[in-house]
Parts: sequence; C-alpha cells; structure tokens
Amino acid sequence: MPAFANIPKIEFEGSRSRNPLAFKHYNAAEIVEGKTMRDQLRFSVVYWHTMCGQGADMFGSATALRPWEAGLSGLELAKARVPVFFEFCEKLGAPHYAFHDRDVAPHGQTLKQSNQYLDTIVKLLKAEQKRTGVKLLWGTAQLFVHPRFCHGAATSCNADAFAFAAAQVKKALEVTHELGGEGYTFWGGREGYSTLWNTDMKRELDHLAKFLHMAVDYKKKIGFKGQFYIEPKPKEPTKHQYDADAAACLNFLREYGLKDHLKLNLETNHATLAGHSMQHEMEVAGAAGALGSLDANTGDLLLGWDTDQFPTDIYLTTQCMLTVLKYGGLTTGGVNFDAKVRRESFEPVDLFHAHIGGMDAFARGLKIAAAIRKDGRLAEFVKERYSSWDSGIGRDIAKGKVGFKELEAYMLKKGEAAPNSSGRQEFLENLINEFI
Ligand code: XLS
Ligand code: NI
Ligand code: NI
Repeated sequence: MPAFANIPKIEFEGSRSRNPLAFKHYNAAEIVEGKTMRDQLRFSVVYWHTMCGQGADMFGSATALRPWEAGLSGLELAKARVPVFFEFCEKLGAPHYAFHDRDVAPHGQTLKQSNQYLDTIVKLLKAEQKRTGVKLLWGTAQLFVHPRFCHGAATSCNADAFAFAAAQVKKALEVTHELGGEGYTFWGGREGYSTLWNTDMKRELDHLAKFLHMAVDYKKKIGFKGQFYIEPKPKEPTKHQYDADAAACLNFLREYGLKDHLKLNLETNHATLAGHSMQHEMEVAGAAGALGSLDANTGDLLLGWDTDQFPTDIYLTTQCMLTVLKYGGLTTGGVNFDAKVRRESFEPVDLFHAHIGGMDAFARGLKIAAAIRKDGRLAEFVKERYSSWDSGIGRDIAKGKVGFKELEAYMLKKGEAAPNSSGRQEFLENLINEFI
C-alpha cells in the first residue's frame, strides 16, 4: 500500500490552475536558456527533514503524522522509510535527493554495527534509485548529534572524536560513491567554539584542514569523482562556527591548499544568519569559481535562527537564479530543499505543498531571471557603469601599465576627476519589478 495513496503524480497545469497538488510554473520539459527546467534547476529532496523531521522543537514534542512509521523503531523504521521517500520523490518528479549517513540508518552501539545498519539501508536505496531513476545529489556524514561530538568532530579537543569522525566520513564516502552520488558535502556541524577560554583556535583549524586533506586523499583512492562541497554557516549550534560564511570558507580553503578540491554549498538561511543576502554569498562564491550547490530554503527575518522554511519569495529565487545563470548554471550541484514543514503543518500532504511551492518559486525565479537577461537592460547598465575601465587611464590601470607615479602625473595634468554618474538604484529596482 503506497504511503501517499491519495496523492497523484504532481503535474504541470499552468498558472491558471487552482489545484494545490499541481505545478503552476515548474514545467520540467520546458526549455529555458537552452536547457530544460529540470536540468537548470536540478531539484533535490533532503532525507533528514522530509523523512526524519517530526516537528519537535525545544518547547514541544513531535507533532508530525507519519502513518508509515506506526509501531516501528530502529532499523525497522529506517527500512520502512526508504520506499516512502522514493514514492514521494517520484510523485513530485524530483530528480535528486541528499542524505546524512545517520538519517537513513540509525546509530548502532558500535561503529561496526552502525556501518552494518548503513550497508543494509544502502542496498535498499540503491534498488529504489534504480527503480525510480532518482539520483543522489550528495551524501554527507552526520557528525553533530552523538554526545561524542559535543566538542566538535574534526575540531574536537579529543583526538578520538576526530578519529571516529574520520572513520564515519570514510564510510560515508564509500556509500556515496556506491550510490553514484554526484557530490559530497561537509557541513561542520559543531566545528566551532562556545567559549574562547577553552579553545586553541589555530590548532582546531589545523585539524580541520588535515581532516579535509584526508578526505581528498581518500576520495582519490577509491576513485570517487563527485564534487566536494563545504557548507558555510555562522552560528547554531555553536556561538561561532569556523565556516562562518562564503568568504571565511574560501579564505580557509586557500590558506590550507584546499581551494581546488572543494566548492561551496550555500544555504539561504545560513546567509541570513551571517548578516548577508543569499545573492551576496553566491556572488562571493561565483567570483572565486566556487559556486557549487544551493541549499534552498529561507529564514524568517524576525527570528534569529535557522528555521529552514521553504522558499516562496520570488525576489529571492530571482536573485538566486540570476546569479546561477551568470556563472554558467548548475553543473554538479542542484537546488536542494534543505527545508522543513512547520510544526503546525503536521499532515503528510503538507510535505507536498511545501515542495511544490518551493519548486514553483524557483521555476518562476528561473524564468524571470532568463527574461531579465534576455531584455539586457540590467547587464547593459552595469557594463556602462564601469565603462571608464574599458579605455584610457582605466584600461591602463587594469592592465598594470601604470603605478602611483603615473597616476599622479595624470591627475596633476587633468586637474579633477571626471564627473560621476548616478547609481540609479531606484530605477533598477523598478526595472526588476517590471519582470516580477
Ligand atoms: C544545517 C545544515 C545541514 C547540512 C547538511 O544547518 O544546513 O542540514 O546541509 O549537513
Ligand atoms: Ni544545509
Ligand atoms: Ni541549515
């Protein structure tokens, strides 16, 4: 008996449809900027929120109604979730998914037992991938729930915690490889500190770099060709997370010779927590050739934590897709809904509404971004704004032909800088609204 027996396959019905279980904008086969929407957006469903999220928060217990879980626990529960998850992805038409080792399979009493549990589930995942054609966008290891990681994993003061984490990532890389994963993500769950009084920051960062180098080596060893990602997040759970934002991650990667091996997996809510917009984070990554994948969600600007809501803001998705298209589109990465339904939205059908809404919001963002690019006025304005660098003294500076001495001589002769032109922010904001 299918888990979502009353829910049909979600079809594209167009913007006039009033069917909550249909796409109004996401038409997988439609071509936008030379690729199908399916290939431009590469949507992905996360296992942890979708299958394991129970609606609990720090003040209240689980609310989610998940009939397929009735009476089950441990490995039996983990097994029961697999076909439900793939039924969900299939009905939604999501081409990808992502998981942590410990959300698909439970923690065992020992590492050995945990590995056995994982192997059992990986067999089922593999069969379901084959049956449905749904692919693994990226895998990851959960290195933050168990008490052994209370001081962090790769940055723990306890070398054994580092060793355990290494063993766990080794296994997670193997299974990601086995499942044909297109990537692997490192989110430094507890890699940070709660107080500097007890912390040797330099030592912890050295260890984190060592850990990632080991992962790079092991990746080569097993012939895993997927893309590695590092996911920035500034706080929560610790006061300060080392991978605080895109710029901090890039600096860390460069400092430790890891830049060629990892791109960034950027999450909207993490950008907000860092005091940045998602577009800012994407531009920072894109400019460094490190725009990898998106954890598509959104925060609530009135709440200061990682609420992981589904993205519905067309401005946000437009900005995301403008930046994605600007940097050549998603290749190995995707639009991965690292997002969860609200505690108050406890029925299974809410999972569908949430994902359909996110997919439609990104589909609109994609189409709007493509229209803005086709129109060309925005790009033309920016090009024109910098035109003083295309000839004369600007070009000489950019080409490294002049230094301070020549520039002084130039200005002494000229007397005053050429007049500035208006930034036209309001004009541009209005222009964007023409498309939204
Ligand atoms: C948590 C992170 C996490 C990563 C995967 O805030 O977003 O879900 O994406 O470990
Ligand atoms: Ni994430
Ligand atoms: Ni998050």
